[in-house]
Amino acid sequence: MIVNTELEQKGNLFPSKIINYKKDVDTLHFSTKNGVALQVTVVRDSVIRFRYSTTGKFENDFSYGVTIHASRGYSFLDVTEDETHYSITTSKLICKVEKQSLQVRLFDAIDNKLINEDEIGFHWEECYQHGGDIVKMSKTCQKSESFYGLGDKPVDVNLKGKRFENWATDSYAFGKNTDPIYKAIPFYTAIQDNKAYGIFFDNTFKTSFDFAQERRNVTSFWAQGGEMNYYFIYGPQMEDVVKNYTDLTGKPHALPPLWALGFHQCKWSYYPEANVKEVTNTFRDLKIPCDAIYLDIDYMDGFRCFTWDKNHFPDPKRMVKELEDDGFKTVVIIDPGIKIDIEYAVFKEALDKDYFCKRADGPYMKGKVWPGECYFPDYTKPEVREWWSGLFKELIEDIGVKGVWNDMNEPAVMDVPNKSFPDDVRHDYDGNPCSHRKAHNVYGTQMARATYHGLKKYAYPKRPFVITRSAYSGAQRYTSTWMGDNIASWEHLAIANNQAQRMAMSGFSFAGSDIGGFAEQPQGELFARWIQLGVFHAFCRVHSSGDHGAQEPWVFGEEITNIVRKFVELRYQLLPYLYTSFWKYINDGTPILKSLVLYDQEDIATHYRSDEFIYGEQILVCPIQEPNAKGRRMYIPRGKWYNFWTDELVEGGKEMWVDADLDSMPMFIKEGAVIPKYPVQQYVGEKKFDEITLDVYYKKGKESSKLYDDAHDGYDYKKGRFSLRTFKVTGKKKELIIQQHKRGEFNADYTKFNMVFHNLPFAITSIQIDNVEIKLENVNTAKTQAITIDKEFTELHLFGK
Ligand code: MIG
Repeated sequence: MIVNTELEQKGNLFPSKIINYKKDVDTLHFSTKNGVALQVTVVRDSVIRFRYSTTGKFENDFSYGVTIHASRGYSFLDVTEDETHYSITTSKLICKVEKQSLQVRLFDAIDNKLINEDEIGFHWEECYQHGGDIVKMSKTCQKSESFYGLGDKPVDVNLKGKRFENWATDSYAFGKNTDPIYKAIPFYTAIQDNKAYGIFFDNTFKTSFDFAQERRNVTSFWAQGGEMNYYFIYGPQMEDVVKNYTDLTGKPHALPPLWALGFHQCKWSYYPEANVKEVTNTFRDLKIPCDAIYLDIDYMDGFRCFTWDKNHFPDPKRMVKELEDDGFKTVVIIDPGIKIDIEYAVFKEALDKDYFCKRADGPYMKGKVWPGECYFPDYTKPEVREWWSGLFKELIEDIGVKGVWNDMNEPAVMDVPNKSFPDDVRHDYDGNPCSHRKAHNVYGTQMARATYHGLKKYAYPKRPFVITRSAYSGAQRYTSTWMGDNIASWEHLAIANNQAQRMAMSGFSFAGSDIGGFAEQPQGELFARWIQLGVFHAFCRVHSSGDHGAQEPWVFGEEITNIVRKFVELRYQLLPYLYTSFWKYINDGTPILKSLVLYDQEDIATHYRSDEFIYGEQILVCPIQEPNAKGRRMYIPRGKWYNFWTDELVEGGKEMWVDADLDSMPMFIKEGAVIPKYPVQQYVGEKKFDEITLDVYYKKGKESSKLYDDAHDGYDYKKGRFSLRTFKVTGKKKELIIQQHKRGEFNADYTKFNMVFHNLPFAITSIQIDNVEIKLENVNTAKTQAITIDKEFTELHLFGK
């Protein structure tokens, strides 16, 4: 008779010794005596993938995270074997696999120094309840090691000493250290001894990361199912780690339309039409630039996606057109929950075609969201995504909506304890059927992906604009994102700052928070300080729940309105700089925001800085995050920087006090930079202008800057109709030379550059353009000297005394 019905607790299990090894082009296959298999794939010289199986058999190799466009190929690969190890050598890395234990160590191939090693390495626990394993990895953490990344975590920049979980969760009014929240981005970068490496744990189950929290000398990560499957990405520069991760999981498929980089105004909810118009008209009356207006869930008929409430919006097409004539692009929300209503065409069709998610035993996945009881499309099925894309035809092609906002796609469900689908819900997972445990973290991304393809098709030849709340690694290919339901508090202003930096170092630069806070209401001072930060985020939108009063820029009195205008104008002036940064991002994966550690990892003073960041590559910004401040202390990274407001030159590598009354914020320009500026416009494309400004910041020595441009929408830029200008500045004691190099076939409307020279240490005595001397009368000799010249110059040479 069996008396013991308890489950046998096997605890942690480990690989035993290697008994078999085979090399197959770029992949090495190892198997152990106890049946564990390890595949080591050399993706690039600096990227190695590790994949473990405890049964000797691998799952179908399918990933939503890794793009088919990722670069592959290495310049060198050699495998050797000695008594204790296999050694895999590329031009960047040496990977040693221990024969007795399957443990891995990674070394820099150039100086042979250890970068990272397994502590107990790969191990697992059998999972009786669901089958399969809980897969785990433990690595040694060095004393001086620090950690960064993981997407939207609302914590200080450095993650050391903390533990996190990735499980996309609707998190209304989350707070500092709330974990998890909306996104699941299982990627981090570590820096140790001035060498940075990254780990991308491409596993969509619930994953956890422990950065020396449980044990001071151990970093570990594990998942509730699936494979131990991770990419080791070597720098040694953090920026290269981030770029390689972004290459692997994908850059945005296209540049956003330039208007999407303008200022956006949103609220839950603007309706009826008259209310929308009142808001947009006020922007124009008060001359606060704005490019987009959002319609939240109340525009729909009973929250049915792809319908309109005709009482509040009797003629959406006319309204959208009128808004557009005034420079406003309309963005509407679309949620995943489809109302159970047999009269509703979208529901009916999805039901007929069997597109909704089902529970394990067959019933539909029923959940309550805004429309009431809903079913939910299975966006992990290609056919469903295609159907979903098609639903956008009328909204985009006919009505003229320019952007779509995907919310609630964690997926969120109301009135249930886990706020989402139960674990047993089934998903197609692109032909790899699975439960919600595996599909949960990618559900939102697959929705945004289907939305993106719809917009791309129906907006053609214009570019699509999509924004999502939930995301898994790789979502950046299709969409922008915001951080969900934050709060109007000073603490949340700091969180917004850290989240935007963290998203950028996690490959997702097109991100921003609800400016001013979603829940509760900001005081004018907080709103102004938040705008000052928000104009330096790639996605810049004011949004609020509307439960706590209005949050338009003019509701806080005239002083605040003027400050908001000043900073939004600055954003519009700097659009060519931001657009150039975006172009660098989609080409090289260069993050648009750089935390100081990413900017200068060699300077260990940067490793724990959270507030300061570099916007693009040459502008240093530090928001004021406290009330009643007249300035703040901040760290200025190494090098020389000009105070943006005073032109005063400061030497970095130290902390200092910087003045910043309410109408200002600490902002510095790297010496030698050439910063392009447009004239102020009320919306992108409002004006045709004849010249743009280039602010040139003198440097003794050399610095190079870029200016990218194209038609600001459409795809001609992919066929060569772009313009890329490189400005090389060389400053000498009494000379300044600017050489311009041009590439691409696009010719902008403007014909001239207004060159403004900051802090020339000499008085100009003569000027040559392409070796021809020009008259000095044209030079404005105020403190900043300026001259307007033809944009096609090759060399501008200032001489002084
Ligand atoms: O349950 O659509 O984060 O931006 O305004 C709330 C209404 C649903 C949550 C989003 C927020 C949006 C709100 N939504």
